[in-house]
Amino acid sequence: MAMSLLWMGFALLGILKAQAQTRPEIPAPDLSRVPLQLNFLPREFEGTWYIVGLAGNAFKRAEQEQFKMYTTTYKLQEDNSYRVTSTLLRGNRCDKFVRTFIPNGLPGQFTLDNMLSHGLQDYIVRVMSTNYNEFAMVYFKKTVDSTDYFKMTLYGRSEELKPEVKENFINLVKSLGLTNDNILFPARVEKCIHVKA
Ligand code: DBH
Ligand code: DBH
Ligand code: DBH
Repeated sequence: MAMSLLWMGFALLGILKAQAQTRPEIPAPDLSRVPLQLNFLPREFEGTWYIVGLAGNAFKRAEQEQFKMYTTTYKLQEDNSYRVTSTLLRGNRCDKFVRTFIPNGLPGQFTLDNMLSHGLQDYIVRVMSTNYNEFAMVYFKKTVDSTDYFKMTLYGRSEELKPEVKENFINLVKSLGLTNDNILFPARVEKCIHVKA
């Protein structure tokens, strides 16, 4: 009796541990396979973007309901880094989340300021494609506990994008190893979406 309780305890511990360690199954692509917007224009990229689409190896389409549309605003600073502010609806409040993207190696590529203090071993942002006035597709990779998480955002200057642009996003996402199950299109909301950064 005491023995079987002990074994049950071990089994339970095993299950809990497995859940805490759910690591993404899909590995991050080699950076050489991630497109880069040619002749990136930092000034043109500034301003507010709606998150129209989101995909990543830690995202599941089944969670779509929980994802409300939010905005991210990029503001160039004197040292050419961006101050990046996201405004998200959390419960009943608009939460602002601010960070700094520092130019990193290539035009259109950035890393996160103060990465280590965020508990990150690596962070990379790469603007894959944009026409500046309509859409942008951006790649993000973070490394935590030696595990790579990657995601891609489909940004819009407005809350709706042409079906062709969404199709292109889906194709790009799939070309980097993700599936339909990893893509979500956040629901439009009224709250917080028009708050100035
Ligand atoms: O949890 C997240 O990482 C997250 C949540 C909301 C996120 O990366 C995001 C929106 O872009
Ligand atoms: O817009 C974003 O890229 C974003 C928003 C919320 C993000 O990268 C994040 C949280 O980590
Ligand atoms: O910035 C992030 O939060 C982020 C980056 C890459 C993220 O949540 C993710 C991959 O899942």
